[in-house]
Amino acid sequence: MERASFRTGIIHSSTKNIAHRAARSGIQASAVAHGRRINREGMPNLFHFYQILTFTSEILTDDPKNNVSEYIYDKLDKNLHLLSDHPLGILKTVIQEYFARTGDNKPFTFYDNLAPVVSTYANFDSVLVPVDHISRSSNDTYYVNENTVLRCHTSAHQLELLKAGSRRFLVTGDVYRRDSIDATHFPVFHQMEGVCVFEPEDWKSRGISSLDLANSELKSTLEGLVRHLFGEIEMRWIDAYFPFTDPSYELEIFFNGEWLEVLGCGVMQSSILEAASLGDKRAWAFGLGLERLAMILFNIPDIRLFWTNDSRFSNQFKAGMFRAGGLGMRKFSSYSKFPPCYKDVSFWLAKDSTRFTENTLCELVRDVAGNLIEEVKLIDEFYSPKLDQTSNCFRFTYRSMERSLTDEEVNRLQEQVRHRLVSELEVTLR
Ligand code: FA5
Ligand code: MG
Repeated sequence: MERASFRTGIIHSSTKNIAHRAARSGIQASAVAHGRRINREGMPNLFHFYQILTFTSEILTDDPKNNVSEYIYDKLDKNLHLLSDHPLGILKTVIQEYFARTGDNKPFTFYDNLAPVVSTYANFDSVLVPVDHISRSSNDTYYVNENTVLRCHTSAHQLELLKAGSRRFLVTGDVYRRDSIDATHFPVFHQMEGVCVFEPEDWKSRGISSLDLANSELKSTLEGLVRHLFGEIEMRWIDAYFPFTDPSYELEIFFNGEWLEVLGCGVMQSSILEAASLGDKRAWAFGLGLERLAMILFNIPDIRLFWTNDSRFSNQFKAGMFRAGGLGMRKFSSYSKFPPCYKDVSFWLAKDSTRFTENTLCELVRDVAGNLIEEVKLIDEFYSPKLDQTSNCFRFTYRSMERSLTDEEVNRLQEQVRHRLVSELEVTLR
């Protein structure tokens, strides 16, 4: 289950954002420029028109709404999907090649460079996300300020590209979500958005309804993609809900003993097309998680590996290594893992404070431990009627991908976490 998924409901608590604010002002976002450095004063060199706008203001600020951590900020210039020998770059290229072939004589356009700092309008309103939808909360999304966020999905670019005249396109980019921590979830990951618009003659010439055309083209295109990538593999369609599509589906693939959700998709809501003056047309759209597909394709067991600098990882990936259907393709062979270190912490939640949430806890731990935190897991929860209070016990798994951790180092991290749990999340340690 995706916690911050677009298919789920309404904000239930007015969670306050408590992000740590150490020495953050003065860090200029314009230094980042999404893989293409922008010089501070001047204009970016050669950007497509919609890339120019963002990154001119600060990203780490004291704005009361700002909840971007330095850990996340550091990820903004990484652009793993632009590295041709990185598994994400390899997979992106393979998918683009697949779409280059399926577009009959109407080719798909590829956008890999759209900046991840977008307006709340683009991220939410332009794709009909209701004002009370859970994904808008500061518990789930990184806000730069009231009107600006780190995009939490590539759907943020649908409307602007339709308005700019694109009819078939793929957008690949980094997306950001405050989320839980485990082997398949990371607060920064990469999505590829696909959109394809059909003309009235497309469905009339086939004698079917516009909805049936979009629906069947969507499913056959994506099933074809999955077969191209994986050959014979178990997959299943799940009915889903997204504000921007109807009907909506998710596709799951069986991997490492469980069903892994790899993409969401559907027939685009007409009102989005109308907003782009395309009211007489129909379209499908999908958004897929590149990490999830790459994990299956290359047999990568942990999503954090995409961020490692260890040459034992990077040496195993090379542009052009993909083989259709995965047949005869070299998979990732895991090198030995360093030992984990477990730390439990139990605490009472404050009765009249909404500061504590699991996402905020994860964010806090990540802020302290960076890549050294592998998993945060709730292992016990109970309510004491006598105290009228709830107790949680969390287990933290610390592990480095690169080396053995020492006891002292983990104890120091855990001490900081415990301290900040009390001072920032208002819990009482047990
Ligand atoms: C979306 O983001 C929709 N915008 C997708 C979409 C586009 C639907 C167009 C319809 C039309 P969702 O929140 O389910 O949906 O995320 C899409 C995919 O991103 C998931 O299927 C999963 O593969 C991946 N994903 C989601 N959260 C994470 C995470 N924390 N870490 C890694 N991958 C994730
Ligand atoms: Mg989902």
